[in-house]
Amino acid sequence: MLTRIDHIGIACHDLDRTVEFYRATYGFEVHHSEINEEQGVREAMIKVNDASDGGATYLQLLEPTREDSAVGKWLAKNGEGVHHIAFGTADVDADAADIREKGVRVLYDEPRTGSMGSRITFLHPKDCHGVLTELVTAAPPAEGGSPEDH
Ligand code: CMX
Ligand code: CO
Repeated sequence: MLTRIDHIGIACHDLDRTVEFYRATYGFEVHHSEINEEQGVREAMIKVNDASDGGATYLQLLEPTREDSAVGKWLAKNGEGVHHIAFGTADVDADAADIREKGVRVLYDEPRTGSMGSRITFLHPKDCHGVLTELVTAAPPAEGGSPEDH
């Protein structure tokens, strides 16, 4: 079951300048940053709020690490802006299987690794009224720690 908006993915040319915009304009700080080579992105997660299912809602700022990546291609065509939305679920495998049965293309056979050790998959935007849609299951909390401690 999809229980929250996990994040909104925003494509940008310059991650540091975009992070600074969110800090200076809204007071948001970076919660986590990483490079995901498989996805071809350098990213910063900005936490907006905690959610009732124990997760949280973020903005995911994305700078491409190579021109032929999903974000690199999208930026070249569209310029900066909202690239995708991501719904949070406790069971990405089950939700992806249910959605695939409804005839929506799920892009990966098995979920891949996303931000902060999460498991992610994507639904094709052409099957979702033009919206690239991600499904996310957060990594389990570290032993003895909160979900943030990883
Ligand atoms: N939102 C809406 N439509 C999109 C889109 C997006 N983000 N990206 C591509 N499209 C549309 C294009 O406009 C194009 O439409 P037209 O045929 O009408 O022109 C069509 O989809 C095909 O686009 P393309 O530029 O030829 O790109 P590809 O088919 O090679 O790739 C997609 C599209 C969705 C399969 C690819 O972007 C993908 O695999 N995305 C999932 C992975 C990803 O986005 N990773 C980065 C984020 C990582 C993270 O969130 O952690
Ligand atoms: Co994302």
